[in-house]
Amino acid sequence: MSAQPKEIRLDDRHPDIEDTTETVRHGLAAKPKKLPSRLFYDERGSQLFETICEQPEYYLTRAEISIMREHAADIADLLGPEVRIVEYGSGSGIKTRMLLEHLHAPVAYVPVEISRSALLDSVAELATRFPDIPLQPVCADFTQPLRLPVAARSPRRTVIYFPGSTIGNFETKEAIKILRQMRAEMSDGGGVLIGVDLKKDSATIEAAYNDAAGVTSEFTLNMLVRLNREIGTDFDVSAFRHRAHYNPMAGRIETTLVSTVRQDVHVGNEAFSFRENEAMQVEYSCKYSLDDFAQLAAKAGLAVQQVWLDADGQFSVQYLVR
Ligand code: AVI
Repeated sequence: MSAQPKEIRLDDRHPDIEDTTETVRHGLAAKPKKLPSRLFYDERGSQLFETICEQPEYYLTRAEISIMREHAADIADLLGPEVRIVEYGSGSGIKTRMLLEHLHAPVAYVPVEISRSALLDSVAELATRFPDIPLQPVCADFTQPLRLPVAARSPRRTVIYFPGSTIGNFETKEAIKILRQMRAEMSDGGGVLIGVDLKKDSATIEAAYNDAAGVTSEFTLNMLVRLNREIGTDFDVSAFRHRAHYNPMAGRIETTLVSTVRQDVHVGNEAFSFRENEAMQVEYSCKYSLDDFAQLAAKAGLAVQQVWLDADGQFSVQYLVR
């Protein structure tokens, strides 16, 4: 007889629906023009990101999975029994499953995700796979301060899980703010388990953001498709191209959408002019040395307790404590 999926209560904090029109108007008026990378993730964008993770050039996901395959049991031992895991993001991935599989009598798993549909899908999957782990999904924007739901049993420790090097998509000030917020949420004795992509030769990094199959390019351009559909902008998608360049001084991939012609784009009845070859910033993907990241964490009052690397030293999973 197959197990019945249990009833799971969604804690819906009704994350304010962003005024996308205002965000875009503001971004197009800026000099240089700049749109936030969170606008990538509509349904199609999220699917394309999953496909990026399968591309041979995108080493990040494979490297992080290999770390979890090798070390998830040691990580679970370090976290100890009766832990509560709070994941920033929907937790639909294989990395989350590997972590949950190895935990010792976890008290709760709390995925925090802004997209209600992504959250419900991943929780339905996890409920079937882990019938004994209490699931407490929270629909909220994890970049904003969070009150964690009360767990049925008190955890010995709360650990924030933030895989995928998503921290790299935030500029330094914002990254420190998020780490500080994690520090507050995990409370005394807690920790942060975080995936961090490492600095390496520029060619390897650049290839990861310029895959030969063109999936990353489609992902980047999909932001414009989405805006045209959702807020009625008139971006001529065929007159923009994706460009991702590694800036070694700043230690980050800088992804831009470059206008291939001189053109006007309208948001409502307001027109914004693009020059030929004008680049609009849409994403940073920061890369760190182990020292860089330890310094960043220290600015948020966190110390690196342990680091796990993949066999090629491309990626790290780190455990941060107060
Ligand atoms: C989600 N984030 C960590 C990805 C990255 O590598 O910066 C998003 C991405 N953008 C292009 N490719 C992947």
